[in-house]
Amino acid sequence: MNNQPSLQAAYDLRVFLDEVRSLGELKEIPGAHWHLEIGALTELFAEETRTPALLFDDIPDYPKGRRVLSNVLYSPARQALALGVAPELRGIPLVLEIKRRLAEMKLLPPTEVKSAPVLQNVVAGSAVDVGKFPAPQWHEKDGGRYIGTFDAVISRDPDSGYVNVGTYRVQMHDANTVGLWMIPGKHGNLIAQKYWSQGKDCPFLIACGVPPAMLLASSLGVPWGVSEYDFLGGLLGEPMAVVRSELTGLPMPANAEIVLEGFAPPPERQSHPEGPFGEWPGYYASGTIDRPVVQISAIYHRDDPIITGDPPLKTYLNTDMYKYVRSANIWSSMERAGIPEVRGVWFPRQGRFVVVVAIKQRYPGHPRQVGHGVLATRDGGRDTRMIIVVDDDIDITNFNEVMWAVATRWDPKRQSEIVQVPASDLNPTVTAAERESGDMVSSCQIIDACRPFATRDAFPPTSSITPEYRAEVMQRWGHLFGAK
Ligand SMILES: Cc1cc2nc3c(=O)[nH]c(=O)nc-3n(C[C@H](O)[C@H](O)[C@H](O)COP(=O)(O)O)c2cc1C
Ligand SMILES: [Mn+2]
Repeated sequence: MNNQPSLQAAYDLRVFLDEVRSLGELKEIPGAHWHLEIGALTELFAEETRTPALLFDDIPDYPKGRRVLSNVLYSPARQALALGVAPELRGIPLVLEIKRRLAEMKLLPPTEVKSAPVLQNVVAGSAVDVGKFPAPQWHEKDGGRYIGTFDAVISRDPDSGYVNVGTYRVQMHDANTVGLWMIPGKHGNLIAQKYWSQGKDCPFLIACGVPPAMLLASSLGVPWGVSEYDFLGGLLGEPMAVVRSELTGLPMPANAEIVLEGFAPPPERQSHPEGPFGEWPGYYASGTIDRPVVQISAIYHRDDPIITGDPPLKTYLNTDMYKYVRSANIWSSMERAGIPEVRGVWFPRQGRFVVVVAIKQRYPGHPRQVGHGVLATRDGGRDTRMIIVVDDDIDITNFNEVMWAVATRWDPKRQSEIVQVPASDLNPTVTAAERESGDMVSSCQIIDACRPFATRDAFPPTSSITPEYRAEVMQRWGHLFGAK
């Protein structure tokens, strides 16, 4: 199949790390402390233009080999490896490839295996101690150590039997108790509520060291009722291998690094203060609250296991990795809604809050309609602060180009619209009163930075070289510019 390299790296963190090392994108760091140092180095390296993956070993208080991996997917090549896509694909061609796969894919359930790397070590009963793993305290004001940030929390809907996988943060409370924060409405939360409403404990597997492809699938927002396992198998074209736990019957990734298994009692029976935690837009927004816990009964782990971590940072540092799939989803949604001539959808590095769309204008009001079209999608509709619509001569993957269009084609008074959008708990502009009353909205500006449709022919032409002449000159003079 086209653009389909080996999936071993996508499904096994060890193979992935070998490939990342050979690409020169792995930094191995001995000796950094789990208390703040690993978190600080993660942030400092995320500020670099080329951010390597960081593999921390020789962590104080822990035997060599018990490692933490951060900045896992912060490069186009590493994201491509995780998706089983050719690493040369970048920008809009990569969005298009993902859009094509999403349109063509069929769900593919995982295959069950009996022996697996994750079963190399099985710890149960009184030997269980989550403190045996070097979970970092990531940010200074965090309420404790988080073993689960880039994790995969697995549960089963008791009615339909479908298996959900979601990334939810997990705090270490004591040797066999962890805290779990699942935002209301998230599938893991809906499932747990079903057990709790009958007074039952909800079984969970918490994978804290996760194969790269699973990291993406468990945080992307697959619809309710569709298992992220089946979705991933379909997207990559090959089923994932899982082993079924004897205790809960839940399937865990065969190549997971560490899996905690346990039961979450109804919160009215047991809960524990959780947080604060430095959250994803770059703030401690939600404070310390009594939240559900999971009582850990067993731990499965590979030899020398690796915790995968992704502490939230300012959004421009680390929300980049979802933009390809989200852009593809928004683009497809607009197509389905009959909005014509979308030529590209992109999230600039600022992350989820700003969406840029390129169109070939067909009628007056087309850019405005595109703005509302983005807001009408799942991936573009919440917390969005700004939607910038530009003509298709603008390279939307280059934010300087986008800002040039805004600065020269946008009249703020005539070409703007401000609308209300749903906001999430972690949106820092939601006021305390709104939070209290549950009226969670924020506002978004639609910026129509296209040449006005009616007068577009009278708009001054650009002095920039045409794409055709650019290509011709690069044919002859490309060597002057080195590899690009
Ligand atoms: C690094 C990272 C950390 C996340 N942490 C949380 C979290 O602590 N709680 C939560 O509810 N969602 C969190 N999310 C968002 C969910 O993973 C995401 O909404 C996912 O779709 C949830 O799965 P579900 O749709 O099956 O509920 C996080 C996402 C990422 C990428
Ligand atoms: Mn789900």
